[in-house]
Amino acid sequence: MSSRVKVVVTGAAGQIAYSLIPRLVDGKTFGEKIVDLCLVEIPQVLSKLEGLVMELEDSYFPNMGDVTYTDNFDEASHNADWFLLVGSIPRGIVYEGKKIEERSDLLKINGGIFVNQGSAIGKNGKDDAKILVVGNPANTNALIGKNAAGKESQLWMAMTMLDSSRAKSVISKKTGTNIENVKNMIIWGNHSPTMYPDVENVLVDGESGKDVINDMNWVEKYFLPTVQQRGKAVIDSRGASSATSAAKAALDTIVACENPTEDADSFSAAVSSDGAYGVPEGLICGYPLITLSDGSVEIKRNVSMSEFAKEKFQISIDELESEREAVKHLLK
Ligand code: NAX
Repeated sequence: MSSRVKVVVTGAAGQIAYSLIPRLVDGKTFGEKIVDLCLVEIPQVLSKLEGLVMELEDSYFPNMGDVTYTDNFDEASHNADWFLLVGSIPRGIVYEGKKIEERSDLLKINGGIFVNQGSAIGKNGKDDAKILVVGNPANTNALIGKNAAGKESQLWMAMTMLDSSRAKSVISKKTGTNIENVKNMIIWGNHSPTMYPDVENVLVDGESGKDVINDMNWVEKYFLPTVQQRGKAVIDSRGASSATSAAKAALDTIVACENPTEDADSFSAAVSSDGAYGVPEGLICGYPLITLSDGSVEIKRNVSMSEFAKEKFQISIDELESEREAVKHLLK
């Protein structure tokens, strides 16, 4: 395995990136590897990256390799191992005089960006590159990007790790268990309020979470809406979307992909469906994933789902299908 890794980060002058970028080179996320960074922004804010690079240089990171920045994604994408596609217009901000709150508006504005970035990744990225889409609507942006890239050997993911960490936190508080001992927390479906966080397969101290919690009324009335609406709750309070927690979730996704998954555990991200669990092929859908010892990432199979779970999951699948329909003109 190479001792260097090249990571491209878009939206590099944004708030998530400010928490994320230093931790890519701190010797933890990629272990001993030297990390080359290529930071990408739109031309209007490119000059801010000069200051960020100064700060990185001033921070004493022995594992930091070459750091470059550009507004040219095509140029940035050459031979990259990882792409963290954070750049997009977030919910809650005013864009061209309108407050952006609806997913349909986000789809329209952000979809176009991912056609160009996807085709550059397919053309210039490493054959085994991993791509994590953070920018919303993450699943459908990843669908557009993957389609434009057209390279099956590259792994496209949309981030649902933050939803999984939020769900673990709620369960940890409810059961009085350290969050580290809450495992196999699956987020099925879309990174949106329709997602289905699965309490039936979660493990709490190695026991069935459903049995430990033993309160389906709490699951339906408190757990599901709290996790599903957490992003909005943060926006309502901060006046800005989740940043430091989103950055941590992106780092956790990288670590989960770079290291074999422990037995009985899984991690959450949305990947292209091959028909698993009855999801129409090609949708970028939240699944339980495992990393094997050869470094490949797979959907975990044979996870049981109750009728209750299937019903909730279907709502999210339907939403993903309608998003695909809305962007079909961007798909080849
Ligand atoms: P910011 O507005 O702080 O930063 C976004 C940055 O992206 C800006 O600096 C902007 O100039 C840049 N950008 C826009 N278009 C670009 C392009 N074509 N190429 C390169 N850079 C571009 O937003 P931030 O809070 O950092 O959030 C970024 C994205 O993450 C948003 O779409 C947000 O909705 C999404 N989130 C996703 C989460 C997830 O779990 N998947 C959770 C957190 C967050 O809501």
